[in-house]
Amino acid sequence: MSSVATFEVEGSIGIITVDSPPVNALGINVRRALDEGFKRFSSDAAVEAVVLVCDGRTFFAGADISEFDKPQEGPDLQAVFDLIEGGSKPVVAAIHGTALGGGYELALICHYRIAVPSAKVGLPEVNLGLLPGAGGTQRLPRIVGVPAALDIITGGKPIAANAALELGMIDALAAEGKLREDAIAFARQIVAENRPLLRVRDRNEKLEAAKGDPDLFDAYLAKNARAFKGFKAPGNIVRAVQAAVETAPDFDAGMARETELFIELRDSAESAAQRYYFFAERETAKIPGIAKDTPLLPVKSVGVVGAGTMGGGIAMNFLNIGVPVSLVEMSQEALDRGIGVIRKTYEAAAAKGRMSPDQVEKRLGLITPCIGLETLGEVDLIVEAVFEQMSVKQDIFAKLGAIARPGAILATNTSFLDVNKIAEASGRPEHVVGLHFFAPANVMRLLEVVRGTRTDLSVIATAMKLAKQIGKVPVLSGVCDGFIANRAMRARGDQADQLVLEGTPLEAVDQAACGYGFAMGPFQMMDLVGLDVIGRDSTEQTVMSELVARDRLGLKRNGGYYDYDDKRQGSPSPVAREVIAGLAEARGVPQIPTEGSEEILARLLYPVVNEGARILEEGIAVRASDIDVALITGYNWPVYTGGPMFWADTIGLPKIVAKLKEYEGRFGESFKPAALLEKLAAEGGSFTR
Ligand code: TC6
Repeated sequence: MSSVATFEVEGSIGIITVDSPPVNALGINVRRALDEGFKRFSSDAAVEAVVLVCDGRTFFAGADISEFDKPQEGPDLQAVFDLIEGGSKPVVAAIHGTALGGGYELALICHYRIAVPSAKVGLPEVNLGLLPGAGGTQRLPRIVGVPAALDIITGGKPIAANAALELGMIDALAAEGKLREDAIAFARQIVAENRPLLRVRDRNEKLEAAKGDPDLFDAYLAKNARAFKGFKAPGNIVRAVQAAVETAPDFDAGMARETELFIELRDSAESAAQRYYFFAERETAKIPGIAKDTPLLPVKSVGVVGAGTMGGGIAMNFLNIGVPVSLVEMSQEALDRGIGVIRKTYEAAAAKGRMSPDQVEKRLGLITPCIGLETLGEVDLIVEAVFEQMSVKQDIFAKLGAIARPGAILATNTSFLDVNKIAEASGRPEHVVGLHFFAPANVMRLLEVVRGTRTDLSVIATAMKLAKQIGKVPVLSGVCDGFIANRAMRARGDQADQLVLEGTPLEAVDQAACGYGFAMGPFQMMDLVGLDVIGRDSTEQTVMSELVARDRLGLKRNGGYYDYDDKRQGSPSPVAREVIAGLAEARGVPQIPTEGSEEILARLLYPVVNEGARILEEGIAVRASDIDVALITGYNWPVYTGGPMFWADTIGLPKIVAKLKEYEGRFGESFKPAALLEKLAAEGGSFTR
């Protein structure tokens, strides 16, 4: 008898129930259980049909991702699938939770599929740099047609049961909470009606339209070139679906091509990085000292101080999950403006069909507009998002300390100020935490949870959980200037500035960054955000401050590092060049341009790795993978590199140390390798493995 499954017979229906927490991934124990169950029922004459159902929170969530890097123990997935699909008795997949990847492919192997309305199905392998290599690229187009299959598999998004029913991805809906009973009744009906064994592999009619349109696949790749840039998986997915069409009706020939394309991806550096990232994102919640039983504080209402761009964005996160927000400003005018921006954002989402007009009003109805802090006496969490100046923040926290109810969490959205000093001003530092949102705060996934020296564990635990509830990826950071993401990326910004002062064209710097996989280079990004906004807190004379002095604020006004035409296309700017040359001369910077994108990338990104190592050795980040998660979610660092720390391990730490030492000799102390980096390199160690 299997330890992860039970086998029962009710009348003429055999029921296999799998229970392998947390998500019923198709690891070795589950494959063995399926093998045992299906063999048993195939030789049991009393059983006329089989229902496959899962206990716990979900139907099979896919292959066990942690097994990809280990030798596979038999029976492999294919053998189990062959057993089910080739059997002589109809099998009904009964789906709840999420049938994803190999889990949905298993459902496609079954002869029928029934799901509760809350279930979702999909093929998200693209997010792991893979393709659905257990027949997904061959079977899905046979059910939904080629165009829909391409969108579903390259998009990787789960599809809700109702939509899945319409698409044909499932055959019937069960009543919520009655999946097992309804699936058994469904199986009985199939037997009673003597329905045929429907094998998806035999259905070729939906492939016909694409057979007559051989250019469809190249056109699809061309249309999505921008979204697919840098990723290997979408291309292989498209080619695998193409093979389904070209080889039909010879299903096995299509499968053989799918397997080749899958193996190519599985063995690629991109997929290794994306699989690493999958687990890294889930690791961030694991914090030493915080356990499942760490008490959590209630957060049923929120106050946001400051209704500017940041405050408004922060407020929306809570409104989106139905938590009422008291939005505080100093004047009615500022308040009206802030709420107006929130309304506009929601209305734009409604216009795109992302929410209903009803939902817009419902969310706006959760806002209580307030003038002054005095109204915040009852709320559970207060997030301050005002001007980035210590004295202003300390003043607010002193007042909040007096006004907030005992036990309320007081959070600051500061992006570089000392959270401990802000906390002390409140008189209750154990309840103060940093919640560092990234702009736009309603969109960006990163939330740095900044732990002061006296912050209570229950406050941290609550902040981490809350972050997930509002759809963020929380990363815990200690207190330092810039916390994790901004501090690490500042190293790149400093090098970008220095490179151009040395005579490297700024376009070359941006091109190197884009070639690596960033959506835009450092100078393009600064132009987009606005030089006045980025340079606001700097007192130094820099290229940026010079450009601002000439009223060049970036894309929004007169160009910045680049000139822009009326289609917002950038081109090299003679003014920027003159400013750079002038400053280089004034500072006496020798003109030695760096040539070649590999060398430019080393200059730009090895210092980020070095700063990451310092962040780790100072204990600011709990683990190296947290730094990767912060930069991927906060700065769109290309996920298929795994983030700077994983990437550094891929390159080899001794090579990075050697390069940094060379730079130290040429440019000075700031390149000195961090002690941790040197130690790991010398020991043959790594940050992430
Ligand atoms: C595939 O199927 C390829 C097939 C071709 C083969 C030839 N494997 O996300 P959560 C763990 S590729 C191993 O926090 P949720 C996860 O690490 C796969 N472990 O929960 C975490 O562990 P921890 C295609 C897995 O409720 C725990 O489960 N499938 C897997 O927020 C809970 O996870 C996918 O890509 C797995 N497949 O979300 C689906 N899945 O507690 C991947 C999860 O030790 N999974 N774990 O930290 C998901 O999208 C989500 O986990 C979820 C549940 C929606 C199923």
